Amino acid sequence: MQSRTGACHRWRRIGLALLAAVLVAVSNGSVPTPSHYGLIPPGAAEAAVVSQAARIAPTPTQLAWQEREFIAFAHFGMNTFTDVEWGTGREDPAQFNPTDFDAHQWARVIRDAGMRLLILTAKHHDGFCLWPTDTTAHSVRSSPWRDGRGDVVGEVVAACREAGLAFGVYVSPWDRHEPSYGNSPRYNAFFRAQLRELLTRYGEIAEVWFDGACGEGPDGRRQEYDWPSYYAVVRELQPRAVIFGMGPDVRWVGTETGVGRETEWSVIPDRLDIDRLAGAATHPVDAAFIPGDLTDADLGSRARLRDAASLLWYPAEADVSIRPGWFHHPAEDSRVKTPAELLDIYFSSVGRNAVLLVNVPPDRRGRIHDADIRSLQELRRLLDGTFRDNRLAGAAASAPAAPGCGAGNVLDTDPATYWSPPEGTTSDVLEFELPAARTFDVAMVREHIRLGQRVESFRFEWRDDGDAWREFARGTTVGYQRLLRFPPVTARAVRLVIESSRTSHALSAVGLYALAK
Ligand code: FUL
Repeated sequence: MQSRTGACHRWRRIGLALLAAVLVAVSNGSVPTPSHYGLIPPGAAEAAVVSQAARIAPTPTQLAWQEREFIAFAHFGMNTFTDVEWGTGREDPAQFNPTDFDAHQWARVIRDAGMRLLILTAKHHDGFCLWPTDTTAHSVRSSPWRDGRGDVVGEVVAACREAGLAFGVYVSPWDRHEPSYGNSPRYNAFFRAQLRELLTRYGEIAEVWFDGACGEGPDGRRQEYDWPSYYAVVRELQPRAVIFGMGPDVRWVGTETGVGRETEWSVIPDRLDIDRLAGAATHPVDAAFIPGDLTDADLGSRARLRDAASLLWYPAEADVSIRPGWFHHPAEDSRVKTPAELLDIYFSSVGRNAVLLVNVPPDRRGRIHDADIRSLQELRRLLDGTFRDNRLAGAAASAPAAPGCGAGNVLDTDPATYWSPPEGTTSDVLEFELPAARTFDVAMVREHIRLGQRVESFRFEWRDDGDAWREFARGTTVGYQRLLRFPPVTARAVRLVIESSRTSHALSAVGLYALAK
């Protein structure tokens, strides 16, 4: 529902109905496409392309994924016991034998850290399966753990459900054990069968993580992955899961440092093969998607859009391990990232329009080590202490360009309400009169991305009674969330200047905070 009074755009709750209605026309102008992608008519003027890009929006599944903000990886498997990062596939299943396995401990640690989803390495490149698969004997079924009757995936899923965490699977297409690997059709069928087991036996799966690593099979032939057929299994069995990495829903940010780009667009050009798009009846994006890593510094600026043929909502996930390696190695117990390092990573990912995926690898006992727990607990304390108290609470918000409208929507705690200036306005000022002078050194801005990502540059300014405005922070893109840190400022009045936007921006939240000590 939205209300609009004269020139005053005071948006309220926007249901998914509106999302569905925000459609973009395909090049022949007749068939509307879902709003999370679009085709650009050949010869379209730059302004038209920019305006179209501003209206590409996430699917409900992508939105739910983005709202999780901070999620966890658990690299656990054969490598935990052999003390390597990449197994060869020739390991003896007898080596997998955790001494004190406790998935409930993992789930509690992850939940208490404020992470909302746990992705488990159900199969890493060595091919050893953490669930009792019927596709190969190379699994927990052949290990002494729980007398061959154990199921790591099952226990982790149950613990996640109890802790209120969503669950996801990492399942490596590269398989250094499986003899059919390299015989492309046979291995593709084998891999789909593994997916089918994982996606039918364990209830709801929120994310399927596809790494692109690819090698040669035992006979030296290179495996050709049949990605669209893998996507089809996911869509059939888990329609609410996002497919990460080599899939079309969530993009790898491009580093394994947990750091996103200063300018991070979620609308990315040219990931679709237009010929395949036209021929696909269902899931056209899956059929047309061009898998591949995107590591350029600039993925979505106006310069990148200029000659684009297609647009896709394709947001970034930033992965990083809490330790130097992805798997637990006892020698790295003293090299766990500090809370301050994790906080920097948080600001550079969750604070830059990405979801942060932190790997917390359980050890040979099958438990998370105390060193990792201590860092995560302290990170949580810092985040809670920082974001508990919005220094803009109680401020009077106004937008001089459209007085009396809904500028205050950015201060309520309802993500469904937002402030948007009159249609077509690409710059704007929001002023905040604080009830008293307050001190802060962190700023937060969020766009209502259900409508798309629009802001290209903004700055914050402060002043004392009647003084000139002085800048204290600036940024480029916002997207789901932008966080900025700066030297402490004490002020009674603050303003947010949207310097440039692809079309009228829609801001859902603005906050000022003081970093917890
Ligand atoms: C990579 C893998 O090769 C690493 O071992 C790790 O699993 C990482 C998250 O993805 O590509």
